[in-house]
Amino acid sequence: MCKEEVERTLVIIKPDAVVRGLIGEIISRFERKGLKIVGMKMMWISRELAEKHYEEHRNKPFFEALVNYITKTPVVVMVVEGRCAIEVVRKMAGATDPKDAEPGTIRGDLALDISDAICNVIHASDSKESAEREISLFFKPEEIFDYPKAADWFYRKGI
Ligand code: 3AN
Repeated sequence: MCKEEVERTLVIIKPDAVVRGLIGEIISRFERKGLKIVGMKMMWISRELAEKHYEEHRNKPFFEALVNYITKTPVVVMVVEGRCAIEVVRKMAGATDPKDAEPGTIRGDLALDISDAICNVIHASDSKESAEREISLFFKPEEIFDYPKAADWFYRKGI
């Protein structure tokens, strides 16, 4: 379990959220939490990239539906950074099936209906290893930025 490390995680604002006009709502939740967006772009994921991204689900019965879902419209992909970001963003996302996701979570507050694939508004990396793999699938190193946030001075140790 993460204690103090600053981590980076990959978030995808999925097609259901994009077509429902929820991009701003989702980004603002991460900003309000204190997470830092260090990479962000809109893109239309190719089948090839979708299959790589969801490699671990290749043998599941819903794999084809999952690839169709994530490639249906453009998406917004983000690298989100912060203290224990991987765990924190997973908690903010909530349970995989939006009917089970707790109120207060992104899926719990913003989703209910599903299709052949479980449509659940965002993807968030589930471990350090997947975060590294997924970030490198979607972002070139020069598309990720290092910059200070306004409140960094406040949280500095030794004040
Ligand atoms: P999570 O997104 O919560 O990490 P995973 O990694 O188990 O969930 O599944 C990846 C994606 O596959 C989910 N976000 C969802 O869109 C889809 N999915 C997962 N389980 C099912 C299922 N039983 N039937 C249809 N789609 C599913």
